[in-house]
Amino acid sequence: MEKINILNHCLACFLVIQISSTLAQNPVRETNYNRREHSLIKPFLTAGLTVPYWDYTGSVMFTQSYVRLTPDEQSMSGAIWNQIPCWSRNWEIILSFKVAGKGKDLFGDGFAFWYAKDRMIVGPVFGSKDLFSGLAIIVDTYSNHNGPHNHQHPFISAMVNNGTLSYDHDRDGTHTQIAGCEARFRNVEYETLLKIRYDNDVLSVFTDLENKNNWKECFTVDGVELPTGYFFGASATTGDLSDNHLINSIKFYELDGVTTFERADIIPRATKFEEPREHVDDPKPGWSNLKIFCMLMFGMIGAVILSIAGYMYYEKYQQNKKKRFY
Ligand SMILES: *[C@@H]1O[C@H](CO)[C@@H](O)[C@H](O)[C@H]1NC(C)=O
Ligand SMILES: [Ca+2]
Repeated sequence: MEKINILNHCLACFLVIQISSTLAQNPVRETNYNRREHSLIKPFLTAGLTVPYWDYTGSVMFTQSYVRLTPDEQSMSGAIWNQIPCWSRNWEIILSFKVAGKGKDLFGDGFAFWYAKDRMIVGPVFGSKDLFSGLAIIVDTYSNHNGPHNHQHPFISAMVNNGTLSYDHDRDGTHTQIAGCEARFRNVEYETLLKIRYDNDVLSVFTDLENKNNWKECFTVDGVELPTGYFFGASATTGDLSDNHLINSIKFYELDGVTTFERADIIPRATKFEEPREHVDDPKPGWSNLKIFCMLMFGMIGAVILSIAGYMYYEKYQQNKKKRFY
């Protein structure tokens, strides 16, 4: 009896996995237009050294094979923005990117993919303006936060904003994210991909980061209301820590050929999101005073030992010198 149940259960699971992975891999609609005017593909530069449909700012550099948002240097910031507003109701973006650098344990800060009202405004949210209107898919490589709602990094998250929410770096945006997942993609030789799908108010993000040619779900949230007529963009920053943030391509697919101007006036809104949304303060720093005291003690002991050692060495040196003279 038990065995049969387990068997049935396994079969059901298997079917579900099969179905969901086929759904994830193949865009369901038959019409699936690749739109050149929202895509960024090679060759990036025309003969006249312009980039069709895209503007750029800051540390951006175009090469034959990639667009570099930032180099692996401190305090860099770069952004690219699509010139054409997106009037498609439902779409999918496949972003091929690379994050790599010299840092083994310390690197940052990350990059963001945007569907936003304002473009080409440099600011503190991974190189673009805060209090934005629209959607940000944030790929955060550095953990600024060690308090509640902590998670591993790199971390991919989504934030929907109507222009009133501020991204809080000190909390890694944890109280404004609607969903997210941990991901590993730094310093690999193969292609790493992100798929952002916005289909009838359902936002899904998938990753292909293991060179398996297979989409893995990062998250799916429904009730995400975004207007048409916003702009796609990508931006990145480095601070004290750095990384090369590169984009190999952005490919835009219109999912059903529905172009609409009716949704141009709605306010970006996410009706469902992760709890908790509250801004939670970190625990009182009583501990860290003790920590500082301990470190000072160790420092002092270390200094005393060093000076004794130095003095002894000096004495010996002097004695040796004297011996040589006599
Ligand atoms: C904007 O979003 C905030 C926070 O989600 C909300 O409190 C506010 O009512 C929204 N404003 C508008 C105009 O929708
Ligand atoms: Ca961070």
